[in-house]
Amino acid sequence: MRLLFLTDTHHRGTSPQNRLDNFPASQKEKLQEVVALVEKHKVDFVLHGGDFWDNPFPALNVCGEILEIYRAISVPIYAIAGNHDLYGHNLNTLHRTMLGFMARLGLVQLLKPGVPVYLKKEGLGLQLTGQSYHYDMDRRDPALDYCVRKEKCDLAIHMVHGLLADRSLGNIIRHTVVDRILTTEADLTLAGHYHLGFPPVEVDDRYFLNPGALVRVNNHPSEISRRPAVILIDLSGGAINYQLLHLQSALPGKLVLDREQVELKMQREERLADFVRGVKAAGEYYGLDLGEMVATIAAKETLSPAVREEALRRLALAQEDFQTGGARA
Ligand SMILES: [Mn+2]
Repeated sequence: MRLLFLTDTHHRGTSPQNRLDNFPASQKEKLQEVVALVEKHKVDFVLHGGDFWDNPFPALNVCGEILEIYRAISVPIYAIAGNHDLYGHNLNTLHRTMLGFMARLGLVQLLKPGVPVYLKKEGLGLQLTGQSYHYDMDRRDPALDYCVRKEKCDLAIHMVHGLLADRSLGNIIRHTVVDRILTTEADLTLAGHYHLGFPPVEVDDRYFLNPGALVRVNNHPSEISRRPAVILIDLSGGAINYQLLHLQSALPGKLVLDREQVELKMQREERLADFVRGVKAAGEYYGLDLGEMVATIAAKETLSPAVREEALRRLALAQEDFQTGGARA
């Protein structure tokens, strides 16, 4: 039995700010390569780790173009939902999303938490489970999302759209380190969500893999050097063999990702920090009334004129927005 795992495809009809190429065209090319890989390696099942779409309900022409390519895949596609597939990270909204719609039409098979699917080929029984994203992911006990029991099967695969990592990523990003989910009985744990992916982890014949997102939507320096890949899994004879297949159609990062935008963003952030420092240096402001705030700021002589003017300009715009219900924007 052969499976192909891909994740975080983020299909969309527009180019992210950081991309230099025609992103939708590049995405379609990658997807066509994936379709060709499914054929070439005689894959029996395709697994998608979530963030199929970049937003829960893309324009219909975008859906049409992308799904037309997926329909060339003649084997079943098992999927879980990522945060981008849902409204407000809420799994209960799935029925109003494009991914939910696709599942209804049978274009993908959505794995439900706690409901294993049993696949069989050449005497090999595989238990497949999946955990979609939800707002408690990587906040609650990780065993609830990442660990499964292996029952009535030869091998078990569990897919999760959560931030699994091979090592600690520090305190700022919510994540789960592989060490914390070693009670799982899954032979293979496949994670999405973390776009950079991580090198394969093997503990007692169990594997934890994330090939990284199929597309590079941001221009983090590691994204620029990363080569998008899918994982080909071969379970023949009951053994687990996997191989990272880098996509030939993915161009080198520096040709498609614009580093200039990062520099600009950093400059903007520095200017904002300067502004905040300026305001703080001028003293504390009390009261929630807008008129009062304007008067206080205007009267502060310790503020530099540029900072004072900018503060007043922004307050005016905010007030206008509030009064016109955002019509100005
Ligand atoms: Mn994603």
